[in-house]
Amino acid sequence: MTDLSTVKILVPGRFHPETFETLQATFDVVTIPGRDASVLTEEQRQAIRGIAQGGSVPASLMDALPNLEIVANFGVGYDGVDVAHAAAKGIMVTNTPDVLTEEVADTTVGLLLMTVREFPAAERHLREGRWHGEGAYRLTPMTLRGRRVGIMGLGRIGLAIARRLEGFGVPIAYHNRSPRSDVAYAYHDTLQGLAEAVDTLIIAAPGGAATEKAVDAAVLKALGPDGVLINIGRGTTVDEAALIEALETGTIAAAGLDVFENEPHVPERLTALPNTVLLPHVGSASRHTRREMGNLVIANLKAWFSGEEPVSPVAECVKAGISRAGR
Ligand code: 8YV
Repeated sequence: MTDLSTVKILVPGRFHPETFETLQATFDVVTIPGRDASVLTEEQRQAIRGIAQGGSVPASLMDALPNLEIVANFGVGYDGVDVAHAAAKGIMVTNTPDVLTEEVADTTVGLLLMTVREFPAAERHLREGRWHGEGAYRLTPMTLRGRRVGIMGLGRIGLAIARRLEGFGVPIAYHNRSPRSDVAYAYHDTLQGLAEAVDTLIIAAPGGAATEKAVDAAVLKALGPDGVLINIGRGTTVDEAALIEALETGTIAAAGLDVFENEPHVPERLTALPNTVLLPHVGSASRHTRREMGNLVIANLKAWFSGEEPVSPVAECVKAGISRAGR
C-alpha cells in the first residue's frame, strides 16, 4: 500500500483553494507559477507522478516529467490538456463530469432569460434611480415565448438544459455528431441545419479542434435577425470576430456568453454592445459545485495511487487502453 503522503503531485498555476488544502494534506505537493517545468529541480521533475490543475497541460510539461502517470483535471472540459499526447505516452487523464451538470444547466437557463428579457439592463435601470425618474423599464422586444431552441452538444449538460427548458414550453432540437436514442428532440446532422431550424442556439459542446469556430458567420446568418446565441461551452467554439460583427449589424439579435475565445480577455467591442449579457465563466462557480469538483479530482488521484482505477477517466484514455491495472 502506497503511502500517499510520499506521492509527489504538481499543481501548476492557480488552483481551487479548498481542494489545494486537501491535496496538501494528502500528497506531497509541489507548486509552480505557470506551465514552465524549467523552474523545477531535476530531482523534482523525476519524482512528480501526478498533476492536479484546472487550466492547461501542454505536451512540453508532460515531457518534462518522465515519471508522470496521471493528470487530474479540475473541470469537465479538458480541451486545455494535450490528451492525445498523454494517451500516446500512456498517461491517464481524468476530468470532473456529472458533479457540475445541474449547476451549469441552471446557469444556462439564467443566462438565457437574462439575455432575452434584458434583466441586467432592467436592474441597472432600477439601481440608477431611473425607474423613479424616467418611469418603467422598456418592454423587451424579445421573449422566450414562441422561441425555438437548438442545443449544440446534447451531452450530459446539454440534456440537463433541455430537460429544464421542457418546463418552459419551448420546442427543442439539437445537433450532435450522432443522434441520441434516448430523446425525442428533433435531430439535425449539421450545425447549419440546426441554426436554420431555430432562433435560439445554445452551445453546450466541448471545446477543442473538433468544434473550433464551428459557430461561424454562416451559422449566425442562419440563426437570423431574431436569433439569440447562448454559449456556456467554450469560447473557441464561436468565431468571436464573426459574432461581434453579427451583433453589431443585427444579423442576430443578442448573445449571452459565459465563455470567451481568450479568457479572461473580453474584446471591448463585445462589452460595448447593449445586446450582450457577459458572464466571467461562472457556469459551475458556486462553492458547493466547485467543492464537488475538487472532491472528484482528489478521488481520482487517491484511487490511482492506491492501485485502483480512477473514478472518471476521459474517453480518449479509456479508448487507448490506459488503466491502472495495465501499469
Ligand atoms: C471551470 C469548466 O470554470 O468544467 C469546466 O469545463 O469550464 C468550469 O467548470 C473550470 O474548469 C475551472 O478550472
